[in-house]
Amino acid sequence: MVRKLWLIAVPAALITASVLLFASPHEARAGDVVPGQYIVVFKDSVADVDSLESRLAVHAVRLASFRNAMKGFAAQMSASDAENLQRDPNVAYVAEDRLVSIADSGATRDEIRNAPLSATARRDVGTTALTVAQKIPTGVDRINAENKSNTGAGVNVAVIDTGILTTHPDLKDTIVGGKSCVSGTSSYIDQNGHGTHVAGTIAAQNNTQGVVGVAPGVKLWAVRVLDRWGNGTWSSVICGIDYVTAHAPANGGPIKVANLSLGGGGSSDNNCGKTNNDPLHAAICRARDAGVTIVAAAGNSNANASGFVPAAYDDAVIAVSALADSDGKPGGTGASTGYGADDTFATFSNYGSTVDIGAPGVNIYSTWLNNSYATISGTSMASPHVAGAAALYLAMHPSAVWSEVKSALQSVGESAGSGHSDPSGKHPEPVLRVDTL
Ligand SMILES: [Ca+2]
Ligand SMILES: [Ca+2]
Ligand SMILES: [Ca+2]
Repeated sequence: MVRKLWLIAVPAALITASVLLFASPHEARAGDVVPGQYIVVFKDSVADVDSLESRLAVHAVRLASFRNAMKGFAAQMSASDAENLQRDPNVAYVAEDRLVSIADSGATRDEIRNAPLSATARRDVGTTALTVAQKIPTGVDRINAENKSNTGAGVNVAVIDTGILTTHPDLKDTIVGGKSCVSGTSSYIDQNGHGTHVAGTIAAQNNTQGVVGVAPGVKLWAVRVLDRWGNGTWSSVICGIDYVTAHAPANGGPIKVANLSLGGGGSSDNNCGKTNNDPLHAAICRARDAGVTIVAAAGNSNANASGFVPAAYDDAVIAVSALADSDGKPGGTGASTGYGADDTFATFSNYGSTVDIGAPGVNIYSTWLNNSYATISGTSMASPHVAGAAALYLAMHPSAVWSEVKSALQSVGESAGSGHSDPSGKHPEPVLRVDTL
């Protein structure tokens, strides 16, 4: 039987995590602080950033340096050293580092490690040989992205995730660059499957094999911020955002869209983190201001997305909920899914006023490890449909800023009663349709 994954994508074994949450309250989970790990944010007025970092980090183990989405660094240090840095006149603030994951449903890091997405998804759904004739995935069909003359050609999209399998025959010709922000490796090759799946929904090639993505003409950047188990930290994500910002239009680069199918507990001050000293929010706002449209998964906890970042950053990202669709067609006439009736919002999907648009996120078929294909579920799978659609829009409107992209996608979206319904009453957001892009 097919198992669903959430954000994000969670093996069925993790559904018991809410019970374990009470049994073992001290196990780390997405949103939790990483003990002894800090993000030091300099004031924007600092001129010689390298020298300041060297001086301040003298007693620390440096993990990453940030130069584009913020000035600062991440490091391991004692709490007293962190307090001392906070008092330096060149430092804006010091924030504790926090965990993020592809799978935020209350699962602990050990649970994710013990039930890795790749193993579970492959066991449950099997794999198909590359020689199979190309199929249009139901999600691509549902939003009417198939057979469009606009393929997003010329637009560059960053997949900030577990990396991408750069040798996959349905993806290899799309990938133009990347970076690893995972400590201990410079490789951005996916070892999980999640990022490869996200990449395929955006840009799998329109050839004779496998699948086709929403925008098969775009170029992809593999920005690896999550490890083989799908775990990362705010500092690894900021490292990825920093890289994307360095390659953003304002800095002479080509990256105009970034997908973030990840997250963890948090909140938004709707002020780019200036009020609540949130370095992740600050970095994402800088990427936004550098010309990047950022799309984020709403999360898979059937909760208000206001408690889940980056989806909660209403001033900086397009947050995406998941639609359950079984037949690639509007109208609700398909079979029911394990997460709700055809053309209703997935029962795991987060919701709320920060959510901007819905997209298919149940039983999504896309590229996987070992040059194969897999079917998984989550708002992680919904978000790349919207990232691909943003690329389609930007191919036709190259000077549009992120808020214009968001408004355009919303205005051509499908309203309730016009192809889907919302018996839950929690999802007033339109559903993605790209017919006219
Ligand atoms: Ca293909
Ligand atoms: Ca349907
Ligand atoms: Ca929003």
